[in-house]
Amino acid sequence: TETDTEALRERARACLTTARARTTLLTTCVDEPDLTAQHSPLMSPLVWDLAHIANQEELWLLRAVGGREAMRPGLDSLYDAFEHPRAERPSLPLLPPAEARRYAAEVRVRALDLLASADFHGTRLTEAGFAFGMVAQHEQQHDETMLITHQLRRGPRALTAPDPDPAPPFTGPAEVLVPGGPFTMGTSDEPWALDNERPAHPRRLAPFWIDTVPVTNAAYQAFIEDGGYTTERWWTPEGWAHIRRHGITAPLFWRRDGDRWLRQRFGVTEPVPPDEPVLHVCWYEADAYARWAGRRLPTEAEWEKAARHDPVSGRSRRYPWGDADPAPEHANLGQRHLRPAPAGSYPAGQSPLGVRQLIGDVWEWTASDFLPYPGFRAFPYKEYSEVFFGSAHKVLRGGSFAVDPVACRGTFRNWDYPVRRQIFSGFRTARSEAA
Ligand code: AVJ
Ligand code: FE
Repeated sequence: TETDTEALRERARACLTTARARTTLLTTCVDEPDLTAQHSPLMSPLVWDLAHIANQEELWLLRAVGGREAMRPGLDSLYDAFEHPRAERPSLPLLPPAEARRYAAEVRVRALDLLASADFHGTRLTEAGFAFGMVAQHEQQHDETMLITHQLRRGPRALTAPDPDPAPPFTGPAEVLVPGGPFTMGTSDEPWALDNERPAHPRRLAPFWIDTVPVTNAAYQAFIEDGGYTTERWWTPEGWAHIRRHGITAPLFWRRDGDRWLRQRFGVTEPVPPDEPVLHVCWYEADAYARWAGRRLPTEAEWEKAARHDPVSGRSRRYPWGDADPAPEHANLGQRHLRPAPAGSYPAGQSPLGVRQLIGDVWEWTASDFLPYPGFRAFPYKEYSEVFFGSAHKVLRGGSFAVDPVACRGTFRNWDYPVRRQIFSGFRTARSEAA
C-alpha cells in the first residue's frame, strides 16, 4: 500500500543517515595520516573504505536506479574490491581525505533526492526500496570493517562509548534442547534480505542441545590452561598446522602478564573480563575448543533454528524475540558499546526456548561452509555472494556489537576464512541429543 511504501522510504532515509553518521565518526576521530595509512595488510586504509562506500552508492543508486552518468570517470576501478586486493590499496592513487568526503557528500545529496521520488514497485532492484536498503547495509558493513581497522591500529584511544550494563554471572541452564523436526530456514519476504538469505525453504533437523550463552573468556581460559593450544588431538590437521606456523597460543589481542591475561582493545589495555563472550578467535580455535569441551560447533541450520523457530506456532521469527525490529533491550548492536555485554545479558532478546545473545555481541562461528540455499539466485551482482560459495569460507551468524540493526537479522549470513580472527568473532557450542 501507499502507507507501506512511504514507511519504507522513510526507513531507507533514516538508515542511510544513521550509516553516514557512523562513517563520519569513524573517519574523523583520527588524524589525516591515520586515514591514509595501512594499519594492517589485512585491511584497507580508512580513506579507501570511505570512497568505496560512496562509489557503491553512486553505482547502485545514482546509476543503476537513477540512470545517471558516472560522476568521475576512473573512480570505479580504484574502488572495485575485486580489482585490487586490500594489501595493494595504499599504493593506488586514492582520493585524499577531503576529496573522498566531498565525493561521498555529493553522491549522498543526489541519492536522497532520488529516494524522495523513486518508484518502489518498478524493477526488482527498486521493489520495496531494496537498492536503498542494500546500500545502507553495505555502508554499515564497511563501518564494521573500519572498526576492525581501528582495533588493529596502534596508538592512543580514538573512539569511546559507554560500557554495557554489568550483569550478575549467568546462572540459568548451560544448554537448551531444540526439538527435532522441520523448520523454515531463510526468507522470501524480508524486503531488504540479501540474495544469500533467500529463498525460504524447509529443513529437517535431528534434536540437538545448544549453549544458552556464548562461550565466555573464563571458559576459554580453562581451555588454554588445560593445554588446549599444545594438544594436537583437539585440532583439525589444518588448524593444528596453522597455529603452529603462526605461534598462536591465545585469542588475538591477548597478552600474558604474570598469572593473568591482558587484552588490548581500541588503544586501552585491560584485564580480560571473565564473564564476557570470547572475541577474536578464528574458526580453528572455536572448533578445537568445542572438541575439548566434548561438544561441537552448531551447524548453520541449527543456529538458525535455535534463533528463529517458535515451537508453539511452528513458524520462523525474524529475530529470536519475535518480529519487532531490534531495540536496545534486545541486543548489543550498532557500536553503541565497543565491546560485547556479559554472557546472560538481554533476557528480553532471548529465543522462545531461552537461548540468549544470538543477535549482537559477537559473530558466532558455525560448523558450516558458505553455500547457496536451494533455489538461490544471484542478485543484484554475483560478486556479492555467489563468488564466495564453496568450502573456503565458514559461515558466521548473529552479528556483533559492531553491526547495525539494518545489517542484522535471524536470516543474515556472514562468511570468512577459517583463519580470520581480527573480526569480532566468538562462538557457542552444541551437541547432538543422542550423543
Ligand atoms: C559479508 C562482511 C563478508 O566485507 O567482504 C562489503 C560485505 N560486501 N562489500 C565483506 C561486503 C561488499 C562482506 N561480508
Ligand atoms: Fe564493499
